[in-house]
Amino acid sequence: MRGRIIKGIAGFYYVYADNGRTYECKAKGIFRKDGRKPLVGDIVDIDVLDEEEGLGNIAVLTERSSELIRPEVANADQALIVFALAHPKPNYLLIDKLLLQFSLQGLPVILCFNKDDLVDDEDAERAASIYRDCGSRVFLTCARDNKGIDELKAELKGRLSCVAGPSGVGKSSLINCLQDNVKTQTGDISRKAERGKHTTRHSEIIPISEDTFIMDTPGFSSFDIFLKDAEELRDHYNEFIPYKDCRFQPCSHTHEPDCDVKAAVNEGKISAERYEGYVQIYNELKNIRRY
Ligand SMILES: Nc1nc2c(ncn2[C@@H]2O[C@H](COP(=O)(O)OP(=O)(O)OP(=O)(O)O)[C@@H](O)[C@H]2O)c(=O)[nH]1
Ligand SMILES: [Mg+2]
Ligand SMILES: [Zn+2]
Repeated sequence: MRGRIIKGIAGFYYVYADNGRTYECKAKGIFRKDGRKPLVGDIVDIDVLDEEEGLGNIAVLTERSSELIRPEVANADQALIVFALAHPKPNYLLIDKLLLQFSLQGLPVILCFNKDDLVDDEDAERAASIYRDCGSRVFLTCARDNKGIDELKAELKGRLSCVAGPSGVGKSSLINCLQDNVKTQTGDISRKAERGKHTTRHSEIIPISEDTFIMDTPGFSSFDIFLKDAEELRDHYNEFIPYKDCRFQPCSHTHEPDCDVKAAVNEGKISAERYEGYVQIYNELKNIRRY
């Protein structure tokens, strides 16, 4: 039977199988055979050892379409970055770094600002407008009142999305909303898992429907960027693409005169917050001690 590893704990892998059941599996022999360790997200074939108890063994690990390092997950199709509009306030620099990290890993991103009940419409729109040209779709949601959930759900359909964002922004609460009223294959309404009441400690994939999965992850407040060369940073800013006529070539768009990007910022064509974040990350990368 085929399925997907949704959770791994202490040598056990929990496989959500095509029949809608989850089996607790060992991976005996797989590593010796393939030289690979199973990863959350992997599509596997299992031998059911005990149907009643839901026990099995992973027999085959299929090829991965992608493999993320942070968070560690196989076959993710996209990332869902979640921040709150308030409590906690959005940290734009952290958003920029996350966008960069996923861009470096080649993963498309959806950006979500949650808790839009806590700010007025104007503030919500302002946050969204900073990212209007970043290359990712931006959603405003309220997990508390189920607002914006259907639009988000449509973006997730048929994919494995990996959630990322700080602690307390409502990642688990959103997943809880997305899951609401999902019917399992056996016909009963799946339990609402009381997600969002506790801090998430381990990454875990939650099936939203037969073909749609989302990975909940623990929140974090900082991380290191993989990018080694500051001069590559500009390639990850979708906003800069139309501006190619800087006097100096190549131009870092930071200190050079007659910079087309800086002119666009001054004319309001590029978001000032995005540009300031760019300069800050650029300087951070420049200042990393080299051995
Ligand atoms: N007002 C308001 N509160 C919300 C909303 N969404 C979530 N919360 C609350 O915010 C708190 C944190 O929510 P979680 O879903 O646990 O946040 P998380 O991002 O999963 O946090 P970690 O698991 O620690 O990373 C909870 O008290 C939620 O009830 C929202 O849209 N509006
Ligand atoms: Mg959580
Ligand atoms: Zn320039």
